[in-house]
Amino acid sequence: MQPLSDNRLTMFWHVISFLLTISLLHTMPISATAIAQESEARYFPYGDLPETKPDLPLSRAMERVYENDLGTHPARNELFTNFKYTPLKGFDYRGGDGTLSRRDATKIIKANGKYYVWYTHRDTPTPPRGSEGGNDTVPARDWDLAEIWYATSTDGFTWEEQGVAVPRNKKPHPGWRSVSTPDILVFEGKYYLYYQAYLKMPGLGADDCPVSASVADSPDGPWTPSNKIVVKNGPPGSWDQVVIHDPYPLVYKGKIYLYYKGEHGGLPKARAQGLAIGEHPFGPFKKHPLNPVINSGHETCLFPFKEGLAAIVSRHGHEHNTIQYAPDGVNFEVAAITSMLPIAPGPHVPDAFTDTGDGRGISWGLCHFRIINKAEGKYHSMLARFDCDLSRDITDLKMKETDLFNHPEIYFQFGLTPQQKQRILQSEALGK
Ligand code: AAL
Repeated sequence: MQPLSDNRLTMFWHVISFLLTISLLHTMPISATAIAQESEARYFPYGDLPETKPDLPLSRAMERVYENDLGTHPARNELFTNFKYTPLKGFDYRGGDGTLSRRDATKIIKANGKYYVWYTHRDTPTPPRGSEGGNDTVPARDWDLAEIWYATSTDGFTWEEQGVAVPRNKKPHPGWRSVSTPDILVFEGKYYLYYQAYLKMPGLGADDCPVSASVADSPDGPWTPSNKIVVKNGPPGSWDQVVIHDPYPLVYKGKIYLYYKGEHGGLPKARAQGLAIGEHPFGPFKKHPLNPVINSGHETCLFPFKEGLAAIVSRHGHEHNTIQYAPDGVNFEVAAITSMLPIAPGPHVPDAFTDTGDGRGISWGLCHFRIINKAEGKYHSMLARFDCDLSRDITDLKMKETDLFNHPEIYFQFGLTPQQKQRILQSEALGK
């Protein structure tokens, strides 16, 4: 092969360097753009969760974060909270012998410069003895042979018991056997107590009782019973045919929105919350056609929030341990998942009856602890205080922590039953 002349060699190197330059010009900017595009396309941004939804394809989990407009981070979600508990001063429980019980507090209202609360008060010769052991003087359940009592406080921690508000009614009126689980309504200058009015011993079959109500001109009474059933059980075959519990009235959209707990039945029992709407405190109340409006929960607890209503949905059901929100008071969605929710919460709801259309939320209330001393046959309940931040008017980041740790004893309390342990050991022995 002939060696290349100088000219031809120079030409050759020009061509090579031209081709190299072209290819570099093409490849460098393209790959830089591609990297930039890839990183934008593939990575959810680092740092605080953006408040507006990033313009990216998102997983279902991240989509959900942007589906309610309550804040992307729990710390900014006004309907996320922890609950903190404080024992109350001022209530005696007869050494916890089971003959004295207080439970199922109402909403707390402020009147005459004081807080007022009403609750189930049982003072009986013995602790509850079940439906087999119950009779005219021996209670079957913790809320049997009970009356509605009330207490006042100036700070919400120390309470002064004032005595009976609604005693048991005269036979055959609703509530002759027991009156329990009250809640309060203030409407057109009068006070109304709603309660479970037993016409038979609770625990005989289902815990069947209609809702009745009493009225007073002052929170200190005297209370006059309506002597009527204000919210009836549903017709045979309906989800609330047996149980209408925990009546809970609010004033919303110019009407009385009374929420309550019903039971679908089945085992274990499925519970849910219904709504009955009325224009007059003693009714008639019309049940909402979409009932049940909350698919979970036990004792009923709601409060005005923004233009709608929010609910504390405690134990029972798919959506237990949640706080829910419905902009129309009917179509509830989960707004937050939380833990250690108060049992039977009766919150202080300053705007429960003012129907402002701009609900401010809640930050404290009373609840109860139950099944105390059951093993010793001294079953009773006690009231306690809970605090939280479900309020638009406070910001308490200590209430917004999500990594809570409990003492091991709390976990061991939920230990295996002897039958479960036997099942596990048996299958181990069989080598399964
Ligand atoms: C509570 C409430 C009602 C039930 C009983 C007393 O938790 O749901 O009040 O009847 O238990």
